This record gives sequence, C-alpha cells and structure tokens, in this order.
Amino acid sequence: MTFRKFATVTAIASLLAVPAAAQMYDGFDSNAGYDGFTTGFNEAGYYNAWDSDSDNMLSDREFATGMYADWDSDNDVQISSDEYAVGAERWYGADHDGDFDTLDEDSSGYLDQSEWSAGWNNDYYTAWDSDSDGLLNNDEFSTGVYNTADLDADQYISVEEEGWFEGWFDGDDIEAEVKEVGDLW
Ligand SMILES: [Ca+2]
Ligand SMILES: [Ca+2]
Ligand SMILES: [Ca+2]
Ligand SMILES: [Ca+2]
Repeated sequence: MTFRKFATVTAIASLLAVPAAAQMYDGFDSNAGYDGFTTGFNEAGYYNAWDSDSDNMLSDREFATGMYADWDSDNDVQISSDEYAVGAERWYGADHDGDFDTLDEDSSGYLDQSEWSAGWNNDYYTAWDSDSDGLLNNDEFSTGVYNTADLDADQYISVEEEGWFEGWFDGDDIEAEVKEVGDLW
C-alpha cells in the first residue's frame, strides 16, 4: 500500500465532491492548525471509541477494527466494493494497490471481518507510530488523522479537506459501530 502523501491531484479533486458542510465538531477552527484541531478532536471522543479496551493505547487490531467501521459507511458490517474504493482512495490515495476482488476470497461482493483481517497491511499504522513502541497514543493518532486529511500538506484543514471527516461527527455512535464489528483477530 502507498500512503496518502502520494495522492494525485485527481484523487484530491474527487474528494472535493464530498459535501463539506457541518462535518467537523463544534468549535473547530481551521486557522488554528494542528493544535487547534487536536483539543476539540480529543474531546469528540473518536480515539476513545476506537480504543475498545480503554487502555488509552490503540493496538493494530483496534486500529484495523476502527478503520473497518469507518470504511463501512452504511453500517451493515460488510465492506462493499464501492465502500472499499472510497475508503482506499481516502486513506491511501489513488496509488493504492489493494485489489478488492483478490481480498474478497469467497467472491461474495463484500469483505467481511475475516477477509479484511487476512488482507490487513500494517504499514499505515506503523507510519503513524512515531515513537515506534508498537502502539498509537492519542497524539500519534490525531497527528496521523490530521496529516491524512490535510491532502495538500499545508498544515491547514480547508473546508474542502474537512470532507475527509465525513461521518465522523454526525452523531453516529462510533463506539457502538466498532463494537458491532468486533475483534478482528
Ligand atoms: Ca487499546
Ligand atoms: Ca457496508
Ligand atoms: Ca506509539
Ligand atoms: Ca490543507
């Protein structure tokens, strides 16, 4: 897999089609940079929702589970090929080399938790783990999210880049969604 920073302008342009209004949390100030982002982001509870065993660290399993819940935009606990295409471009950029049909071992047209786990690539998680302790703390997670959403890497989340967070702050119970996915391994 390749990382978001290799995304092409074309990939960014398609993300701009996502409606961007009212997707960030209350009080978000794009002009405040990462520091302005992280306080409110932490209060919004997203990290805690992904940290299913509440030890204030994200394991790779918790990260993979949270990402599964995130890519599953219709919350049916299956990743359709459309959901996969959107998620892959959003997280990995247009150069993403994962192939849905290869991952979909039973050719059902959906990835379930075991197929997702079998195809899991930990490079992304490792890249975010800046102190290389094998876990993501809150700051590593919020930094990784911020940099991924900041498509043009100018340390500023524009209105268009806020679209990356679609669904994260719309009132869905993320913790319940993560629980429904269950432990991946
Ligand atoms: Ca944990
Ligand atoms: Ca789905
Ligand atoms: Ca770490
Ligand atoms: Ca930006």
